[in-house]
Amino acid sequence: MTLFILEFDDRDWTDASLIHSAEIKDFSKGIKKMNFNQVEFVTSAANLEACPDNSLAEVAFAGRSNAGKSSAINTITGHSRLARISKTPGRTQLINFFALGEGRHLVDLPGYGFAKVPLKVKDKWQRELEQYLRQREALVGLILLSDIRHPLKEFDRMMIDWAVQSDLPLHILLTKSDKLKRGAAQNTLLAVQKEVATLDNVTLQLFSSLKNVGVDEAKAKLSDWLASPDMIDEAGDTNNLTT
Ligand SMILES: Nc1nc2c(ncn2[C@@H]2O[C@H](COP(=O)(O)OP(=O)(O)OP(=O)(O)O)[C@@H](O)[C@H]2O)c(=O)[nH]1
Ligand SMILES: [Mg+2]
Repeated sequence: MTLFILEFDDRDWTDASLIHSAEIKDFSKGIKKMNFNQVEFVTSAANLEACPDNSLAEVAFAGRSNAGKSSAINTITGHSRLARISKTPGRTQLINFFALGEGRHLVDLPGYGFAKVPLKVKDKWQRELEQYLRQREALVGLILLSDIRHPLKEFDRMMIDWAVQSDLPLHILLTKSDKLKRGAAQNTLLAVQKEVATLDNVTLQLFSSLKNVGVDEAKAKLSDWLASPDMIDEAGDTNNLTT
């Protein structure tokens, strides 16, 4: 499948009531321990060759420009300035690696769909992104971030199709859930859930970096993908919750 960049520039956000809580599932059984706070920036790679070669397992954060990828990485790791956040879409132009212990990485990918980037630059990103997704052996899962107010646009759907075809687990964060009222957010969650229900290894949840919605759930998914076998707590000891 060919990945391509769509034109999209959407920053005209409207305010809405806040969601104060999210459905948190019971993660007490078989929890794997990962400390998300102990994280450090490793490198920014312009292409696949420049990516770290010690990676054992990594999860990439993908999504349209401005969807909240960098914010989500900061929220999950509890570091407000780890990944660069900007009101200007297209801020993340390189593949940024953050290490959670030896050989385990969170990867902040350049956003797709930012209309104001020159075509030449956009073509280059597209090629690098596609190469990374297709060839990066350490990639164990994709977090797809999609703004809850306009979820699953065409490119997002292509990412989902590609992940399913490639047998790569994919977890969708419906981001900025604080922008919708609780009921509207739940309705969107259910509607998207229905759409992906038949797909293997595709899961989803609500998420808000601003209001810390769904952070534990996202950490549990990341731990599941990234933690090494010796981190697995077979007994399901509830004291070993992800931090
Ligand atoms: N209300 C609200 N705003 C958010 C949330 N998450 C991110 N934002 C805002 O959305 C804008 C874009 O966030 P980023 O995290 O930089 O988005 P990105 O997906 O990394 O963008 P690119 O690097 O351009 O691809 C910033 O102004 C953030 O403050 C959220 O949960 N709620
Ligand atoms: Mg970013």
